[in-house]
Parts: sequence; C-alpha cells; structure tokens
Amino acid sequence: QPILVFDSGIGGLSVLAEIRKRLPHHDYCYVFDNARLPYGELEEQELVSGCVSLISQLVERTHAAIVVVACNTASTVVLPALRAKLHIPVVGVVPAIKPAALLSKSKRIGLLATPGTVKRHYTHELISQFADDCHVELFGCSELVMMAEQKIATGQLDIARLTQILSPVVDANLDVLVLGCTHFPMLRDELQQVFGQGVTLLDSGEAIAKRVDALLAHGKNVSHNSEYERNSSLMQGFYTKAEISEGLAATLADCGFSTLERITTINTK
Ligand code: DGN
Repeated sequence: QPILVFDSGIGGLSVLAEIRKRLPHHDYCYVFDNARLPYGELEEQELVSGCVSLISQLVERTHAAIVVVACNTASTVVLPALRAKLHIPVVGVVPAIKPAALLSKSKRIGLLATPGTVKRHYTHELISQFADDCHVELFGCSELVMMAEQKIATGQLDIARLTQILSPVVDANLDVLVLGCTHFPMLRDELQQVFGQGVTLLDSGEAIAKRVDALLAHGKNVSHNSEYERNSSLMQGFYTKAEISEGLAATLADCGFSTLERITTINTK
C-alpha cells in the first residue's frame, strides 16, 4: 500500500522529499501527469475531471493507502471531487499564506504560484481569512514552472531570465514570499539569490509531511511495508525510461527511487 504522490511534473518531488524525511520506510509511488503540464494554464473543469479520473485509476491499480496531491494548482479545485470519489485519505497542498502573514514584520508578503493558483477563489479566501492585515502581492507564472523542469532535466538555469521575470516581485519590497507552487522549492537557491537574504521563502512541504505522518499514525488500514526494499520504490509516470534525463534520475535517486528498472509508464494522454 504505497503513498501515492501526484503532480503535473517534477514539483511534487519537493513534497515527496519532505515526506520521505519523516517516513523513510514507506513505499511510494510518484506520478507525473506530464501530458497536461503546465496545469496553471488549464481550465478548472478540465483540471478537475482529468485529475479525478487519473488519480482514481492509479489508486485502484496501486492500492494506495493515501493520496498526496502535491500540486497547489490542482489542490485549489480538485480536492472535493476527489474526496467524494475515493475512500482513502486525500492530502492537498495549501500555499503557506497563514505562516507567511504571521512571520512577516513589514506585513508585505507575496505569493509566487501558477496563473491558475493566483486567480482561484480558494486562494483569495485563504488571503482574506489569514492575511487580511497584510498587503499581498500575487504573481502567477508558468514559465518559472518550465524553468524548474528544465533545471532538473539539464542542470541549466538562466539566472538573467529568472531575475528579469521576478523584477516586479523584487520591487514590491516584501519580507516573506510564499512558494505556492511545488516546483519552486526546486529553484530555492536561485530564488534566494534573486531576492536576497532579507526575504524569507516559505513552502508547504514540511507541513504536508506532518499531515501525512499524522494520518498514517491514526489510520488502521495503512500498513508499514517493512518487506519492501528501502530506496526501491515503484515510480509510475508518463516519462518513459529513455526520457529520464541524468538530472531527473539524480533527483529521483534523492527521493529514494534509485532502482530505475522498476519504473513503469502510464500514458496520461
Ligand atoms: N507544481 C504545480 C503546483 O504546485 O501548482 C503546478 C505546476 C504546473 O503544472 N503548472
């Protein structure tokens, strides 16, 4: 009974890494829905029906004990439909607006996410509920998602382009910036370089890991898979073996997927 971690691309690996830190002995299944990347450009209805259909098929196939939707964009809209359909716990990602508002001294915070996430009602509700004493700068950008994908695949990142994209956010004079897309922790060092040490970058990986841990601790039907060889979890995704770049293989190895022979593919088209 693996923990199924799902994203449109490599972003969810940042969440998986945090979960594995807490629960190193579990069996994991990671799914990339690359066929529809980037999610930030999809219409709400397409996102909901696509994710519900794909995830429910995967749960059936893998007998997953718990699903982690490690994507903010999807989490803003698919959770109710997914929970209605599945009979196992579903954990979503919420941008760290609340901790950001609490941490901010200047009360000027930012949300860096996808265009989908920044426009959703869900996000605006979160802001009015937890950050109504702050000025909140919203910035949605799919190019950053693709840059994170590229960094993992090739090891290359165009810092000049990153600086250019982010210049309006830098000019907004924030002291806390929420990384509201799971791809962005993959760019943490470069983002810190662009924003400087005066800006704290917050993501939700650790909070998700705590939540998964708590659910597993309370769940009766979630088995600890001690027989399963550590570091050899099954990964299912749209990538075929040949397409997995050296960079991605290294990131997957960091997340425990060191036995790449076990990779199977699912065509998400
Ligand atoms: N990683 C996803 C998120 O957290 O929103 C989005 C990536 C994408 O598909 N745009």
